[in-house]
Amino acid sequence: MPADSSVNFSVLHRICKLVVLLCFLHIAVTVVFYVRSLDFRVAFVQNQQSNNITPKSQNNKPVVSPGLEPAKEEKVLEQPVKKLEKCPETSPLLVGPLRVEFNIPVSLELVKKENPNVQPGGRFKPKDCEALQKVAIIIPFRNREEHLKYWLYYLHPILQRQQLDYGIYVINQDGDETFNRAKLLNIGYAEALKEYDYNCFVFSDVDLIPMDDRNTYKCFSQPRHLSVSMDKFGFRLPYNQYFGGVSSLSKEQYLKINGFPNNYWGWGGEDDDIYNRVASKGMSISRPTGEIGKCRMIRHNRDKMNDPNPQRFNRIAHTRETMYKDGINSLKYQVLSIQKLDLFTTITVDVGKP
Ligand code: UDH
Ligand code: NGS
Repeated sequence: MPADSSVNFSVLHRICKLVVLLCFLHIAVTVVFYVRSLDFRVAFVQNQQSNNITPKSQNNKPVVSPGLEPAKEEKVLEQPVKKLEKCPETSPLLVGPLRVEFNIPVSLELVKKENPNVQPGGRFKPKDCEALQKVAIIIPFRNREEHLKYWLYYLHPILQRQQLDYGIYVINQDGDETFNRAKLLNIGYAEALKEYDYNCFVFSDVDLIPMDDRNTYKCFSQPRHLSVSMDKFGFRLPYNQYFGGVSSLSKEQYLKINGFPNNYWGWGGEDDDIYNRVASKGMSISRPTGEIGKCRMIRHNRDKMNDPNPQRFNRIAHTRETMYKDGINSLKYQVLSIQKLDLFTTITVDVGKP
């Protein structure tokens, strides 16, 4: 064999070897990539399954199994829901003395427009802090729509500035039997508690408007008389024991006196009976100053079927004996309807007759 053909053969042989080696390398690389892509696909399917079929507990919340938590949930666990701080003892939103007049036209639409944060049923609680008290405001009512408009117009803004968690309950006596203010107040207490865990109750006539928002519609360590300085009495108390108009009692204080009397039909004396109950339990009356406690009454004539009750003097002479059998523990009535309106809740009731 000539020498140059043997050289050619050797070169060809080397080239062939190189090509075969390259082929092996190519196959090896392909196999490695194929195996890795298989791993990835299995992991992807597993992950999809763990997201879609996350086991649910009885309360329908996902049960978190270690290693399978979706990224989103880890984030939620890292940032617990922020609890609101308690509102301050004195609201920073108060403005003090207010101008109150009853010759301006007022409609429920206007009141609604001016109080967009009031919730159905006349409920409100501050957004930025946790209110210190849950206050049910109870209004005894029959045929006083005009007065109620003014009450809502003035009180909703005041109560919001006072940073209260509150609800407005208008307890409407059905029919045209003799009016019974104190029984309506008892009904308001019982019905409001069915709706929310109130711990304070403000009982307000529909025609009384505070003239200073520092007169906070909340409860104190003693039963509170709020309408201490009424225009119709020359901005002073008519007598020291006077407890009519607007008052507040905590749930505990209210239960201590067995609520209010149910058997004062017609005008007068029921507020004196409540005063006697409070005094007989060793409690005193808390009051704002004459300046802060100023309020205006909407002038009106005596209502039909609310004439002075001739039995009132005899009844208030015996409060200490009667208060344990006549009160929240003996309250009987029938609810005829409950309407949750935009600015208040009306509960129409049959209170019976004398
Ligand atoms: N109330 C009604 N409808 C009635 C009677 C009383 O809604 O028919 C409510 C209302 O919330 C009122 C509260 O019960 O504010 C107190 O009743 P009241 O108005 O009889 O007591 P007030 O002291 O008036 O306001 C007494 C009669 C005043 C006659 C004055 C004549 N110039
Ligand atoms: C007293 C009444 C109270 C009444 C208060 C003020 O005499 O119920 O006057 O009345 N007590 C009795 O009659 C025993 S007012 O001037 O607001 O009509 O709240």
